[in-house]
Amino acid sequence: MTAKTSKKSKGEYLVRDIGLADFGRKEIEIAEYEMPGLMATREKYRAAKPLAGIRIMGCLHMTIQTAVLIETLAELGADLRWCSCNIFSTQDHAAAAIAKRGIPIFAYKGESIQEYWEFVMKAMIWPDGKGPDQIVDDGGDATGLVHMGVKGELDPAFLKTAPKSADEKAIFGILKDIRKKDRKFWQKIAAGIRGVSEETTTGIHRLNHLAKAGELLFPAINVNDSVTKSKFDNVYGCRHSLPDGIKRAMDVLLSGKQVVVCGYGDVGKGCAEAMKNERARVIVTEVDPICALQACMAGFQVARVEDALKTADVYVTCTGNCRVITAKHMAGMKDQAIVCNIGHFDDEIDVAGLKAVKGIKVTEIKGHECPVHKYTFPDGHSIYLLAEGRLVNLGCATGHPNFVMSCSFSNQVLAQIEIASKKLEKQVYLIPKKLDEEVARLHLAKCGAKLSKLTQEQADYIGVKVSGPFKPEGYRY
Ligand code: NAD
Ligand code: RBV
Repeated sequence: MTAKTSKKSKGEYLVRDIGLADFGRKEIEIAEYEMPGLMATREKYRAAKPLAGIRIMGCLHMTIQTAVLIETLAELGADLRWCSCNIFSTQDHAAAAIAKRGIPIFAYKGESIQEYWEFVMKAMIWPDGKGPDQIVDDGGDATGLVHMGVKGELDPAFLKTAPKSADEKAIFGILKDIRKKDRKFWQKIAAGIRGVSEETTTGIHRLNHLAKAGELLFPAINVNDSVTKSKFDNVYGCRHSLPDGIKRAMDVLLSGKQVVVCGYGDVGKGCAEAMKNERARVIVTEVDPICALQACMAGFQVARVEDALKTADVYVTCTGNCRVITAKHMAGMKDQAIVCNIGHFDDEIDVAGLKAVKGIKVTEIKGHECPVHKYTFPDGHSIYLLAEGRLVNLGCATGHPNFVMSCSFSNQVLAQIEIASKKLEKQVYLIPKKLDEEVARLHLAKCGAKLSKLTQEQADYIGVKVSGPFKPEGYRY
């Protein structure tokens, strides 16, 4: 542990260097100007304080943009504790600024897996031993921990199963320690949770699994599938931050290179476009014929990873799936190929399988600030793995920019207000379309856009209200 810790009067925190707080504050001020949705939400709800006294635990990349989200929730009255949702995604100056203003934050760039889960626990439990009323989650780790905790209490055999990953090993250790002291700890925590708002596609997959199995322990709001989240953040955010991550890591000219983008969903569309804009030659891989045809119509060649091995220079995974690039693929790649992932977890590229290749040699090129490792195979060829296979835009760069995160995080704030103000069932809800439209509306002025207004006659003609919603539920944008 190299981070500086403190438990001084203003609150608890665990950050790399509290001395970075002033720099963090300056960047937060720049971000506020670019985050009109969040700032308008503050104005609208500041007096009413709809989150007054509500304990909100956040498990979401501790970036400058997230700092603006945290401070918005605080202005609305919330009592917050926060950790990151990825070992490489924290911006240490953002974390320091949040710590300095007295909000408990446990995050630094380059945590170990064990520390990561310890920090999730620190953010989860208030000094009086109680848990959160509400969770802001990204990828479902906080939600998953509560569910695993309850599972371990109801079926102790669960904790005796062999952990399948380093994460599971750390989680099982924490759960076993808690079980020694309190056998109902997690059931009490779960019973106190009013709901979770989930940020990303992979977290939604996990919530839907739980809901389908009838195992969801508290209500959930799907922020990802707000149009102003997934059709903006996932597409335009990645279009900005993927090339940023690759360039900071490798300083490579993408023009003329052959780039393979695995997956052509929302993230894949942004990534492929970004690479095309760099004048790279882009190949898309897909399993879904609709997305594959969309890629063809956008002018991309659709092929399989295997077809590209001898020629491709760069690989980007964005499927939200596992083992899309295998150790066998990497063994067959061109010398000096660059391999990275922008999907949520670290198993789209089979990093575990890569490390297990007999005779493979690993050389660290750059450490936790911008992780780059060279893997040399016994036959002498090498590949570069960025951010250890974790999301390259947050591991090797600073994630999405302010404006797009303002859209995503305005949805987060609205979701938290919904959870605080309504009695929801144990289901996965979407944010009402009217609020989704409102989030977009809050961002138009910054783009110099002027909306046209429907006449009553026109509204009647297309069957909507003059004030919206303007589209039926199933409209795909
Ligand atoms: P999506 O469901 O829209 O797209 C995923 C696509 O991958 C789908 O079209 C699917 O058919 C395809 N796919 C699945 N398995 C495949 C395989 N084996 N080979 C090729 N294609 C395959 O999801 P999305 O919203 O684009 O999100 C993708 C991932 O990115 C998720 O993990 C999500 O959480 C994450 N995400 C990351 C960021 C970031 O900032 N890094 C931003 C948004 C989302
Ligand atoms: N993401 N956050 C940032 N700058 O804080 N950048 C990307 C940031 C989120 C994005 O919303 C995506 O769904 C999620 O990270 C994946 O973990």
